[in-house]
Amino acid sequence: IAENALQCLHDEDYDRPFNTQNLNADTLIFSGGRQGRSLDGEWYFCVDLLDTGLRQKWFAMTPARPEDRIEPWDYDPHDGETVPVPSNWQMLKEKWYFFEGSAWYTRPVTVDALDEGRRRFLRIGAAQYDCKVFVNGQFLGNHYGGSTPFCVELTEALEPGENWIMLCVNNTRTRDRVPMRNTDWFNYGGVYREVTLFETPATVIRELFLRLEGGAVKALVVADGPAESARLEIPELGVKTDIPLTEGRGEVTLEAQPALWSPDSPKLYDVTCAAGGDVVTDRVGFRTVERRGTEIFLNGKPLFLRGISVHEDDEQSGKVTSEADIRRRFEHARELGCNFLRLAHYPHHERAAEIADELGLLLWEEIPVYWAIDFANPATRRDATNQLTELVRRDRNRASVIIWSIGNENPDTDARLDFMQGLAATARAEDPTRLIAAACLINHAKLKIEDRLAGALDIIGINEYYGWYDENFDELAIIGRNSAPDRPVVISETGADGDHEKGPERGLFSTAYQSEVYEKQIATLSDLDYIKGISPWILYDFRVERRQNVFQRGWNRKGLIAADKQTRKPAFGLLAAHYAERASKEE
Ligand code: GCB
Repeated sequence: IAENALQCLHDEDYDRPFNTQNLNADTLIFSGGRQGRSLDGEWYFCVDLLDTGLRQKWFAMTPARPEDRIEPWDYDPHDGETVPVPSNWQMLKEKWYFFEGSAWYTRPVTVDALDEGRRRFLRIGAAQYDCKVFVNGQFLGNHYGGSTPFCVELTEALEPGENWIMLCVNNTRTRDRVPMRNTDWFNYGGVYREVTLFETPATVIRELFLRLEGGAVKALVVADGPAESARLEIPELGVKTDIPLTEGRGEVTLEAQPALWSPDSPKLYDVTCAAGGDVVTDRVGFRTVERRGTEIFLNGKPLFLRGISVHEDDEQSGKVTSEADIRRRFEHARELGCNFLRLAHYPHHERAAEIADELGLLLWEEIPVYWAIDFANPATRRDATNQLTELVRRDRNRASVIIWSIGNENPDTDARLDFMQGLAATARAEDPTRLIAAACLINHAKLKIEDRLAGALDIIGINEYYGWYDENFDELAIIGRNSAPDRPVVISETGADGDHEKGPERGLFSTAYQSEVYEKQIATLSDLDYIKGISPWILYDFRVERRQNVFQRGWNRKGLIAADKQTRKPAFGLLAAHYAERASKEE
């Protein structure tokens, strides 16, 4: 009772001890090729709007210690309703559809005693947005960011026999986070990517980064533990080399001449890295991507990006993405004639880039620095920088990924400039081999492509909606003529809603009007030679809370394909014809 009284007095502080953000890019482990134990499947589940669980310490009420339950408790984490992991709670029950707040996931895990010197790590593929991890009642840390993986070491926390893992996942939109409170995609909550338990020796490989840079293959290994060197092997290239580790870090330039990865020939090499008995593997392609003036070059050849934007969203499963769903997206992109996809507006499932590597598709990957962000807030900046670092470390061996995008439609203020220049510098420090972009806005006052951030970017992404939000279509041609960017521009978005079910015959929200916008956009943009790619908005209709008119009905209807992921709208064929013509001219 005394404790309850204290909780009432200090309400604003109840969660402070849990917002440590100690699970971040530095605690990630490299996961390629590890044989983990899946912890997917049924977990006990309870939504907890008022954070009663943190206040009442539900996590401390372990079944192993019933004596801890000295007062009546309001939830038994070890009994009751279960949900599958991965999932988004919105997709499981109608009463959870608009739920925003904390939810508790609990499950038992039985393990054997660890051999001397061995370690254990829990890896969560993604949880939206704040995930606090408890094991046997002990708080181990939290992670911010809804779309990147994170790891927590459980070596000390797990006991031989039965253990209880609890995750408190909170998807509340708050002012200091990334994204902030307003987005044009659905705020799915929950543990929606895979959860895995890994065992390693005393040395664990945290990072492995291979790339072609300055004409040579370079490798970086970061390991934590006693090993003094790492062994890197790429059998097909005859590479077998020992990399000395100084304070856990080693870098080498290899004598190797790989065949280059390209969309026409997506060659991948098997790579193995071992350090102190820890072994990871990967399949890596080698290629270069550069920009000079307003050109983009892939392996030294000029490149035009025939693209399409995509969200990770599904009528049935929400943000849970299956292998089949990723492959279907890529097949539809191929059918459109794309060589490129913009994975908007947050890191997609890591399988996407692996599959794109195999298929030879080029990708733009992005972090959710979206619209308004509290650019002046150091906590926001730490969060964005961490999400970017986690994304880059996760995917920087993927040849398909050619662009890191550091934001979308952020107003050109001093605070934003400083914040995003910082992000560009982080991306370049983590990975000097890819192009940096952001989806910027047109300067509508000057009718010109002009953004102070451009100097920090390799590619200026431009989102423009002439024919839709911007009614005066003629302005687009004026902007085209007024602009003389010194680097490539990619039209990262353009489009219009078309409701194929209930839309009118013509005018706004008709599929006919959507097609008209595509026709006019294509005609106008094709004349501008600094434009080196387009990725119209968007492949599929996607769910969003904020769009509720009679045609939208909870969906953004700018898809070229409807939410059923089958029904093609007429604009699909139009863009496909344009891309076919472009591709034939390039040949
Ligand atoms: C944009 C945003 C995108 C929206 C889109 C729209 O500019 O970048 O997230 O969904 O417009 O449909 O309004």
